[in-house]
Amino acid sequence: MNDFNDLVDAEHTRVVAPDYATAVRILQERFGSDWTVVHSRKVRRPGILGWIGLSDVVVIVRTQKSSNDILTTPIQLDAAIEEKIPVLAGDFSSEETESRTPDLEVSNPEPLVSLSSIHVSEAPAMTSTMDTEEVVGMDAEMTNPVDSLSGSEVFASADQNNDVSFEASVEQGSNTHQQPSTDSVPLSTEVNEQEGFNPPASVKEQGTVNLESFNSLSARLEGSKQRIAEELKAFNSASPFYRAPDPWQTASEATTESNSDVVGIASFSEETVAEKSVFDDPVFLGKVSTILERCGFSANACRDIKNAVSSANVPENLDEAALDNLIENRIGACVMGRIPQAGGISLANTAGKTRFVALVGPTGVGKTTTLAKLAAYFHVVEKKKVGLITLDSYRLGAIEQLRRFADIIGLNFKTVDQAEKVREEIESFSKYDIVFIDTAGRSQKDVDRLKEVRDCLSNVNDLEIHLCLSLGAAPEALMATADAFRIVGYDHVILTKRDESYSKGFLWDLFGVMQKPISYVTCGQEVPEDFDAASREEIRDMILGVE
Ligand SMILES: Nc1nc2c(ncn2[C@@H]2O[C@H](COP(=O)(O)OP(=O)(O)O)[C@@H](O)[C@H]2O)c(=O)[nH]1
Ligand SMILES: [Mg+2]
Repeated sequence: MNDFNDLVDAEHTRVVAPDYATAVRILQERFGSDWTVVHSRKVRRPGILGWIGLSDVVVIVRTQKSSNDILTTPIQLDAAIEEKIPVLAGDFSSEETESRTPDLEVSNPEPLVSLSSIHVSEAPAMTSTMDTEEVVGMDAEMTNPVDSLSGSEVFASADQNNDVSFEASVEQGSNTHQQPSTDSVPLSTEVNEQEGFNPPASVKEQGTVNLESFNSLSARLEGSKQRIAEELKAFNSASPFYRAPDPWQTASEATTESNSDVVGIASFSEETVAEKSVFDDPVFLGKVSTILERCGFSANACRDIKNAVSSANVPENLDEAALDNLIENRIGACVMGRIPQAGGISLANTAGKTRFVALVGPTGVGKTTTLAKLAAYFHVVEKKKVGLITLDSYRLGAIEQLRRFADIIGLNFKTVDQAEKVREEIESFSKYDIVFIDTAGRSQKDVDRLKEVRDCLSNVNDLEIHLCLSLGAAPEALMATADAFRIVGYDHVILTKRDESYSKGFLWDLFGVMQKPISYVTCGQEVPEDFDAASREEIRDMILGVE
């Protein structure tokens, strides 16, 4: 058995973020690709935020190589042990700032290391409710900072009372940014004094939320969220890690498609919102939440979708079926707006040139199988002259696997085992319509190997690179892979193993990380039939579980 006490050391870091994508981004910014997820789970936000359905993800990563390198798969952690791992938090503390109390000042605002390009002023205060309710065992650590944890901590927060506002710091071996709260701080006594946040009496006195207080709180949180979103945007664009969205993303967001909804997403205009907002209709919101939870959307995605679908009027006197239909249409339109371009390879405008298509990705995601499916399709259905090349001389049997397939359907097949020979082998395919290139699987964490793949493929002109991502993989691994393979420079994404996957709400976050068109979706082991050219409608239905 693993001794989980080994985790309580400087090699491990805990990230709390509203969703996996944010957690991955924070980790990438702090550690590059040098980290391994050992545990992740969803936690309900403390206090009122939890009551209204907000949650965070907690991800524990190992950040340095260790000799007792035994924790390569997710594990169950004892809560007491988990909480001893230093937390790495990012610029996501939106709602938490709502309940920040004026007297929550840091005991030591001096940052030891500053993140480049981020203005470092003073460390942000954390919310009392967060500290005392969610973080089990944190009280003791906070009252006695001398007994603080080893390891590194990074945090950044929005100061919503100022225009500027993002502060970040990295601390080593200290927990001093935490509020030295001495006991559980009940919402009723603390947040009462917070400017701009006065919970109704029922909340303060009884700790329960009636409909009126819920509505009032929801409206305040909505206003707060928008402010935080603006600050996040300003922060992101100033960050050295900021990447401008690709044209597909802005294009798809700008041209959200209309649908047959009674009030389609296309009509979600400022005027409609001003006329009447249905945001405070608990039946409507409850139905929306039920669908979003069933599809497995992250907390972040849920917030965005809820805001979008509830920002327009709903006709009165709808019967239940009509309301359900309207909600499904709105969610569908909203999800559609997030899906990148989709479509398979087209050889329509190649003007006699050979098209080279390389499949890259981690090990075992289905690159070779998908390549065989595509080669068979273009050869048999499209009647094109198809060639096959493999650069995978690494995996035992990989060459034989593809050679046998090429023999069976009669394709020209070559193996290239040295990067410098790629160019000359490629030239021998100059009379072909399309040539598929198989590559060795590479871990998203092995930057050197990823660079090898990139260098090898840089010898090929007119090349398009398709990254294979298995829908059956853990969401955090998918995000990390989509991000890490940017080194290789992929142009399209193939989603594999749909048949092995469950809820796919995580794709909302993945689309934000990968920012590339989707070319194919594969759905089984059978060659050649188990794949489809991707379509945005089918991806939407897949995400919403409409089969
Ligand atoms: N269930 C399922 N299995 C697949 C799919 N695509 C590939 N596989 C299987 O995944 C395993 C690894 O596939 P392979 O093509 O060798 O992966 P590679 O290492 O990325 O080249 C094989 O057993 C394939 O049959 C798919 O869409 N669905
Ligand atoms: Mg392979």
